[in-house]
Amino acid sequence: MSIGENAPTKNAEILQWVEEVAALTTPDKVEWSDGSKEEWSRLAQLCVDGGSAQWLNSEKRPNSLLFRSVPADVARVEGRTYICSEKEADAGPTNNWCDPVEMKKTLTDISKGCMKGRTMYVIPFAMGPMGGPVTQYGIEISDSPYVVINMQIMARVSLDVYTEIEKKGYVKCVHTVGYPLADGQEDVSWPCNEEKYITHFPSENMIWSFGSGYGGNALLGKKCFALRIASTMAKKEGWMAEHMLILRLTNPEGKNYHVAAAFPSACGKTNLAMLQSTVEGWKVECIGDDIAWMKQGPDGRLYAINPEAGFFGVAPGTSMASNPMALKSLDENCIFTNVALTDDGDVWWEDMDGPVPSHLIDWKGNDWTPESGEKAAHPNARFTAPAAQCPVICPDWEKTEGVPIDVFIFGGRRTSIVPLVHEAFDFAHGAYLGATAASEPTAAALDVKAIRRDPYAMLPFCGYDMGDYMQHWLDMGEKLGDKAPKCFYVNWFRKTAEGKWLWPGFGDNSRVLKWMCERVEGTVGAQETAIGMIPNEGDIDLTGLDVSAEDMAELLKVDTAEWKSELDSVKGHLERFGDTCPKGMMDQYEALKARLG
Ligand code: GTP
Ligand code: SPV
Ligand code: MN
Repeated sequence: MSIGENAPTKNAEILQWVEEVAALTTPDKVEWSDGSKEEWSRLAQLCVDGGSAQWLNSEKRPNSLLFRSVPADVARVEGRTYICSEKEADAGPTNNWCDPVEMKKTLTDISKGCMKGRTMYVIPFAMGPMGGPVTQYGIEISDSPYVVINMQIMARVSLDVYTEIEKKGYVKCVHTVGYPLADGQEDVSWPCNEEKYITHFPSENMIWSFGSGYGGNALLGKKCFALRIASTMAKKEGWMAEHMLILRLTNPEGKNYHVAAAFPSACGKTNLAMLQSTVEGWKVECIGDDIAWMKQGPDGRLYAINPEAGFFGVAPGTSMASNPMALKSLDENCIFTNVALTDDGDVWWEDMDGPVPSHLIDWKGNDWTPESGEKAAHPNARFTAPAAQCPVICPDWEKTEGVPIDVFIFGGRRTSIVPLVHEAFDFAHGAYLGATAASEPTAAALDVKAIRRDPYAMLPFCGYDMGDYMQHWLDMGEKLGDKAPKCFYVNWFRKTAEGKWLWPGFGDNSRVLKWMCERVEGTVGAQETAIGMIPNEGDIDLTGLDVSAEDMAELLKVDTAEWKSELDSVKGHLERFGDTCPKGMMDQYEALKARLG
């Protein structure tokens, strides 16, 4: 194959790498993606003509597509995700590890001819605004047109990337669905392989993904690059790559605050990122909904960019009532995966507004009625939407130097024990709250069945030893000193004994954000408890909200006995990291234990 002929770059190293991948995987054709609108439309139509997608009703949802995956490929596969560092210890006890030489051999063996009958696309992309100081570049090779059109929304795909690569280098990403076609063999609508490997080679800045077409397994700029590979770079270079949304809050006087929040997958980042404030005069604008890259600026503060260009959001539960700004981002130019289809050619999912339709085609392609007794949309069904379409996207969301962070929030889903909000005593204590964060299972990680400790919401996304990661947080705190963000821990998910939410959540979470900003200003008090600072009664603005005083007391309750009952599990969690568990974290644990008495 003569790959160089119509290549948009003369970079010999890139050409050689593309040549090597093609020689191994033997696609019928190589196409150099240019990120143009024309290309998006052409590949979208190719997916439709090939039977893997359908256009939605163009009057209701212009230029938007529906894809259905197969039941065996509906979410990230943590059990098949590997960090292939040179030394096993560098991956730490929470990552799957494999020797890089061995993994490359395995992947080389199963990848022989794996793109036969398909087109291999070469996708140049930027993570972050083009040319920015924090921005990085990648090239994803993929045999999936679905991946190309998703990458065009989620990252900045452009031929200009080849110029930037000459200055800044790039991350090599190889992706295949692992479903070659014999001569004359007809394709299936969602090609994938029973065997899956999502592998990372941090010492070479390389990612190799085999066998899945879904989300973070296949859109390699997202979790693989922007978190697993980037976290390793960030540790070396003294910055942070976090699983965090970024938002701007503006108070009635016009003062801005920037918040970055880490919640595990499907625990409310997209919702918080674009919430509609229910507090008079306070405004929220979205900068990012999933990933933050943060570096110390010349003034000593921590500045954050959103490296992505789109939202890959959980569809079920998204409604005008819960997240109107997300819903309005979906009006056109979107890709929907595993949602249900209405009889008039639009999308539907559980907990959408209005009456439940009497008939749908469900995410498996079957007829569905309310009597079916099954979910019409898969719980991890997703939309891919351009961030620029969000009505509350911050005018500074593409500012190349980022925005200064005032507040860090950690959290997760806990039906009991953890109060609505508590504030860390200082940054090191905040780093401990992040290190010991925990959550109940969600559909974003189907192989997780029980409450798990998910440090910084990074457990599935950390590219190195999580103990070293905790130390990195403590180190960043030292470096930032009194310019470090103030840290908080929230839990929107506390329930009554009868199983009803105690807190209305969603837009009303702005009330908690307001309290945090007032804590930053020092204009509101707090009471000290064993676990941190809690709002005084009446300090959270509840104007116009119907939450009883008893419920509020329950939401802010810190039950010492309950917290004591968790100490052993926290200790076990920290001890799991052995030598790399920072002494600073054990000190925090001992201090908490002493405070609990
Ligand atoms: P990933 O994209 O997987 O990283 O998820 P995410 O963290 O962005 O989660 P998302 O905002 O999509 O929320 C996931 C689920 O949590 C949805 O079903 C939401 O309806 C629900 N949720 C979000 N915020 C709240 C809240 O404040 N209260 C309650 N009760 N549910 C919420
Ligand atoms: C998550 O699971 O945190 C996601 C979805 O944001 S995915 O991109 O598939 O990782
Ligand atoms: Mn996420």
